[in-house]
Amino acid sequence: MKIYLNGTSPFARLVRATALELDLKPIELEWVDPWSDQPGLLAVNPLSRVPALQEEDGTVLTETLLIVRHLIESAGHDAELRAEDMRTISELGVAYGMMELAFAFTIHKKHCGDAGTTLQDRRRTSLGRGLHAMETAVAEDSRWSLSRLCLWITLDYIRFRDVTDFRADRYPALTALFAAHKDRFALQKTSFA
Ligand SMILES: N[C@@H](CCC(=O)N[C@@H](CS)C(=O)NCC(=O)O)C(=O)O
Repeated sequence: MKIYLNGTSPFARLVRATALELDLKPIELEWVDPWSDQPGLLAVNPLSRVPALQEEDGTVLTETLLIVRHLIESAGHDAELRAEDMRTISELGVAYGMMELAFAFTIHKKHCGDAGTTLQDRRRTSLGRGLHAMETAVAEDSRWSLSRLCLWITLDYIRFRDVTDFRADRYPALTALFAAHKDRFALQKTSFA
């Protein structure tokens, strides 16, 4: 198996971290720049996006959550990820949506600077609501799961790209979750670069 990825994609990090959490046999890493339409990436994904996963038989999967689902199915177990749990699946939708918002905010800022404030403000407001919802959920139950893995990477991406103010006094449960898992092998090994 081979993953096409780059070092700053939160989506690719979620795929790679999931594989590590599942203790899958090492997956070949193909580092690419999705923004420059490289022929090698275009050959597997006409949309020139990462992550893309290529199986031994040549089959290619794209879209993070589809790849993650496939990895969990092929592992035959989900370790601590609780991927079958409805609460995890429900929360994963919000955590993944927050990842999309943080990424869209970053790319918009990179390409359009300060233009489009209405859209950017809306993204930040939605992200803030997501953070509050996750703060409540984590305060109720702080167990690790696939949604928490996605949430952790999103929080780290928000920090990495300075997307929005993430104050410890405002989000104590999220801050505690972030600190509790920062040394996790799957997260250490995949840090943004
Ligand atoms: N919905 C996709 C998002 C993937 C995505 O947007 N990847 C970015 C990197 S973080 C990318 O490759 N962008 C290049 C482009 O859009 O041209 C997923 O879940 O995998």
